[in-house]
Amino acid sequence: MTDTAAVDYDGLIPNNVGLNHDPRLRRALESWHPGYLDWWKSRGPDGFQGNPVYLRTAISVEPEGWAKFGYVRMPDYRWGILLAPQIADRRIGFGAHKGEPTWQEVPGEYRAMLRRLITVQGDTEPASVEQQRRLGATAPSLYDLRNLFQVNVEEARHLWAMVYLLQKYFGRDGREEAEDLLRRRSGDTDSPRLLGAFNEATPDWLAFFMFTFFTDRDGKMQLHALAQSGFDPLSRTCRFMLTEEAHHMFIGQSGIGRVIERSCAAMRDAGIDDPTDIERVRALGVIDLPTMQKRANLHFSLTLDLFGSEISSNAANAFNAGLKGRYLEDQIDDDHALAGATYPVLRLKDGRIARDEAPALSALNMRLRDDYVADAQSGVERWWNRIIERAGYDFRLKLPHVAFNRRIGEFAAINTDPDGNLLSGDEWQRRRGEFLPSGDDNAFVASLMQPVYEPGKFASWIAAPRTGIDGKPGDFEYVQLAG
Ligand code: BYC
Repeated sequence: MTDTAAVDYDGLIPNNVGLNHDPRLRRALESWHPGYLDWWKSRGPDGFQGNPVYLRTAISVEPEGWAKFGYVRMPDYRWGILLAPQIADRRIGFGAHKGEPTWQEVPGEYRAMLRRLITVQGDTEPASVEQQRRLGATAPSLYDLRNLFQVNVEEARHLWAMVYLLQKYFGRDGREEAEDLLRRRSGDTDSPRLLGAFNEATPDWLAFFMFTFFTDRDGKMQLHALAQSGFDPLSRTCRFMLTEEAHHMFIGQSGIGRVIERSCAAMRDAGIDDPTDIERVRALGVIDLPTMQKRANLHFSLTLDLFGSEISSNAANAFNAGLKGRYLEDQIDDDHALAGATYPVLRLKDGRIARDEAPALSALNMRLRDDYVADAQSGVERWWNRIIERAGYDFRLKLPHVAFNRRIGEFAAINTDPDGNLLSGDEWQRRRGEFLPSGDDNAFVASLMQPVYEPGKFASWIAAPRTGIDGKPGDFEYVQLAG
């Protein structure tokens, strides 16, 4: 632990970065703050801004007791700037500068690259809040409503984390980037968010749970890769963000798990043996497993695009520079330089999908994506398929092939089915509704989205969670609607 581990809670902006001793930075952040609050009120959760919500707030960066729970009105949430404790004598772990002391200031030669990485990361955080802003109106329970808002305030805190780096280390350009982070809008045609998946709609709660399962998991992988950074402030920021991120993925995996559990229980009660008998299942007011599969196909493929192209000189440069490492770089047993090393990459060759050995440096996006797919796969088995199996149904959810429904990289130019079989453009158009949610599927899910705001009650299509947040009982009033 260093002296910066103590969090100063007295000022406008809680922090453990010594804001009190840095008047220039404090002024910059304080002048960004009103625009931020305007953004939160106009682009953050629609409604509920005046209601006390039982939220977790980060108050320390020590692994034990880093958060406290209590009722907060969202605009009063203490969005703070918190860095994980500095590690004494930390060295750059990979690339051309391996073994050198980590940078405490921005290395001039890598300024533009670093600013870009931080800006892209920062852009995703408010984007997700914007995407989810209308979900409060149809929450399946107060428990879920609170979880949505928890995710929202923490993603917004992650925006603060990136804005801190931009304002502290990048002077005027950093201030301009920080303004632009509040200016761009998810889904806006003139000023969209930077990455594709963050301009998609999150129209209902099934989409929210899929997003937190699949897309927040990209967040986990990217934050891990940035946590390896030789730019120490970025590493420390990302390490602390990862502490919060785990709960977001829990909300996704347990949320989908609860939907599956409810569907299976309803099918059992009704004596339905065939889970693909969609009409009968839907008549029970629960979501059928084939629709869950199509939603998983959609969110998984959108998220794969967030890893960039399989072969990327940007990724190679960021690694060489020591700015962005591999997932768990410090636990990999190799030279951490990768000169001359190769990595297997799926590519499009003569119109077929084939494995190719590519220079490992150019294939770093692919490697991170592979780690992501393995992580997501184990979540699907452990959290979802086990529930279906226990219920005795012969149906398994599975991740589609990585070439399916892609807009970035090798496979953007082709169409495949979820098993990776090539399809002509006509066939894709004809069969699209078999693989991806159709208008009817979405209309059915939308028809279930009726709010349930009574403490301890849940919508027809989702099971109650096993345990409450912070050990609270089942009928706890996670959001006080009376104000
Ligand atoms: N959409 O060399 P390429 C999270 C651009 S999620 C649009 O293939 P590169 C969260 C790319 O910018 C994690 N454009 O890829 C989750 C480049 O443009 P420029 C967010 C795209 O650069 C849930 C060009 O195409 N963090 O935290 O190696 C809730 C060629 O790029 C896309 C990060 O992503 C796309 N999908 O890798 C809340 C980490 N993909 O520069 C939060 C920081 C690529 O030529 N970002 N392009 O104009 C990065 O590491 C990299 O920028 C990327 C792309 C992995 C995104």
